[in-house]
Amino acid sequence: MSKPIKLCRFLVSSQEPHIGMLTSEDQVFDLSDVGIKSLTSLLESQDPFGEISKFDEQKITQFPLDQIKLLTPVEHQEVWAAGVTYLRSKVARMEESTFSANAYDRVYHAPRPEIFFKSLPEKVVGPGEPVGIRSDSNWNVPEPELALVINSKKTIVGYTIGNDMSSRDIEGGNLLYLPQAKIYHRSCAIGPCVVIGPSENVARTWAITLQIYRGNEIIFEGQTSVNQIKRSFEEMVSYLCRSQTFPNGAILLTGTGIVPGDNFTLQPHDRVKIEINGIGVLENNVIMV
Ligand code: DO4
Ligand code: MG
Repeated sequence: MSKPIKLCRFLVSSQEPHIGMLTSEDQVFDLSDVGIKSLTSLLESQDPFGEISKFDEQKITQFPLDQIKLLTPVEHQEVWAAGVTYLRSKVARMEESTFSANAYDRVYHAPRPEIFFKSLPEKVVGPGEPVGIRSDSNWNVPEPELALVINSKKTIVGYTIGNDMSSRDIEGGNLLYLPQAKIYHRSCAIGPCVVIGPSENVARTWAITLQIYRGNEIIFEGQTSVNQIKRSFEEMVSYLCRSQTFPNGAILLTGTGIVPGDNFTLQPHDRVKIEINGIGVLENNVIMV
């Protein structure tokens, strides 16, 4: 079993994204320096570990993390999301829903999972960029989620962190409003890197932590475990890929297990910090869109 590798996209001095490998010493190896021009090509490779290990680390340019800007690792992948995969999510949706509480209970137990389209790749927000709350909604929350990275062969090749920003009052008003509650400007953040190597069993040992800051104060904090996801990764991916093609691969968010209490809503200037211990931290400020 190879040691996990954390791949990222970043900007240094030019406007051209570089591909990098994060080290535990807060450095980034610049893989573009040795001819790797896209993350997608590495994720499509039969042997990404072999491709990376053939380089002599001594000869690759390195940058300290504080001298680069990390970008979202999403290049050309559509982003999709599974929902109601944790018991906590099912209960929260049933409470917020005016007419359709039953639908959440049914989908939680049904063989076919809830899967919805979340974002075009070019609309995904990266680390440090603002996420949005809708100006026509009064009840907005982040959804911290493990994201599966899938290549064009429909194989899970890595993991990243996703924030499935959601308007609970819009979804709760009528389930047919789900696309408006979920898909709007700056509603999807993904980053900071793609981790390749860990198996599902290893990923299931990871914890997901959400902290929401207002000024310097933490106004909400919650934690769950990836192992609380009711469905296997393969099960969710197999439904996503039914009668479907992903020529550039895809990202699948796996649902949220952390839902703040019913009187909590995000405000502009809040800061959302999501950590998954096998991956890293995704942090974004909130703006009204
Ligand atoms: O059913 C609505 C969305 C559920 C969701 O996004 C989640 O459980 O994470
Ligand atoms: Mg979600």
